[in-house]
Amino acid sequence: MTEYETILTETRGRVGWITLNRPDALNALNTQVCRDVVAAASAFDADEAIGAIVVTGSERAFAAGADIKEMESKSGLDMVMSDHFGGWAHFAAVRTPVIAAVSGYALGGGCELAMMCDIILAADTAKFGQPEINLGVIPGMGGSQRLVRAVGYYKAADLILTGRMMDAAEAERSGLVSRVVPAADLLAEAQKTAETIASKSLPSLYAAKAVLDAGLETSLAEGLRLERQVFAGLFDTEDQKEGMAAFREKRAPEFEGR
Ligand code: CO8
Repeated sequence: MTEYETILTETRGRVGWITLNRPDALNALNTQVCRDVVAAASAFDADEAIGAIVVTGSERAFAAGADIKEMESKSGLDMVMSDHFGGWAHFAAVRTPVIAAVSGYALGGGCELAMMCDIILAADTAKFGQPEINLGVIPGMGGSQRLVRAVGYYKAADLILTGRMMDAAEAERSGLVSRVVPAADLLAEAQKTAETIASKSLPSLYAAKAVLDAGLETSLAEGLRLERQVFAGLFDTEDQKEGMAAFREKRAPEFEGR
């Protein structure tokens, strides 16, 4: 397995794990973290033996945001020319379902990284926020767009304009978090959820994620048309025949990813 500078990676069964590993900076996201996470996620995504990816941090912090010390002295032109953070789009584009397992701080870019994932599992210690306004800037990795879609305008505006944090219970109530679990159970619950996902047919997982994502950016009529097309396309897979035969024969399906 490739060695990375700022993350740890591991495979557990059909699940690929990415653990952010900059403990001295509360996993602040610098350009190297972006490079490492994108490379690791792309490698897992290209591997048919992997059916789900988990991204996590430490107990204290999922990630406390973009690396302020790295950004501080940059000019607007530097940001544009280096496409600072543009690389994260590659992470958001992986086809494999991704679970964010969040404990502690998920602030700024950390909250935005969690929102690039498909499922957000939160420890009861998790704290979410977009505090960029306290630094004289605004969210820059999707917070002003994905947070509104997740929690609605008024909750998103409350968080982005005040810079306050919300705890796991409020995040779950608001629809940002899929589920809250006791902190001690977070990683086991993430693995269990990822295993459940990874046991499904890979083509149908890719299809479900693609259609879910597309629905966030299109009209209902267009989204329904796409869903019907993709649904029909899955009837050309062996896994659809296997899944439906297994139902009829009252047994568990054995998907081959074909
Ligand atoms: N960047 C760099 N270093 C950080 C960051 C960060 N975001 N967060 C924490 N650290 C460092 C601290 O500087 C400290 O280092 P040192 O020991 O060398 O001083 C270490 O991590 C531990 O942090 P604290 O001592 O501050 O720990 P506390 O428990 O007292 O506080 C907090 C924890 C509340 C999380 C606090 O660290 C904090 O407020 N962090 C900053 C949170 C923040 O503002 N995040 C938003 C950053 S901006 C952003 O994410 C924009 C994203 C989009 C950019 C796109 C550009 C195109």
